[in-house]
Amino acid sequence: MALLPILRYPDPRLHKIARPVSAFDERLKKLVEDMADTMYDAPGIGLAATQVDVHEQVIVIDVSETRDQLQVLINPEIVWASDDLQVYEEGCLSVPGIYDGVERPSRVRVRSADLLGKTHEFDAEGLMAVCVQHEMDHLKGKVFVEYLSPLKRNRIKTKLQKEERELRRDKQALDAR
Ligand code: K1U
Ligand code: ZN
Repeated sequence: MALLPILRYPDPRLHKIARPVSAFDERLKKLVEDMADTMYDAPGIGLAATQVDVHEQVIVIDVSETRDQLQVLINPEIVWASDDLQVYEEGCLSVPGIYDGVERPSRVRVRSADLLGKTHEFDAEGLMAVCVQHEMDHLKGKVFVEYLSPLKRNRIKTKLQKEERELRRDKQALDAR
């Protein structure tokens, strides 16, 4: 089991655009296993490769209550989105402690590949639809706070930068002991 460090907003690497996966090999399988371990450990219901500083189109999701229904989406595309929208209070492992409402299409049809490179299409609604769209935004370099007002976003940025400085100071103090 390997846990990967998760980038924290406002790290500029969260804004990189992920490239499509072309090699469905052992390295990809290991990345997916490590991402799943990291998501379950956090805990989260999704994780995009961008968040662990790997800029390839890979997502893991598990929205089940039993936490045993891992879904792996490689090179995902939204091929249809409903006109009706829903607002959901979103969170993000890269923006710890912050939750806010984001409006998105309530249903989407997704085309993506599995670990063997085989293409699948499926319909998502409810939390799965929210999570897929949130994770696909990460692959495009977009973090959910970018849907919020500039005032809210700046407050979040300042709060997380302060926390980051404090974390770094605590670590330095520990290392110096
Ligand atoms: O992308 C991420 O950082 C993961 C994020 C996914 C997400 C949550 C809510 C709405 C949209 C997308 C999270 O998992 S945040 C943590 C969370 O919501 C949660 C954690 C454990 C159990 C249930 C929810
Ligand atoms: Zn996120």
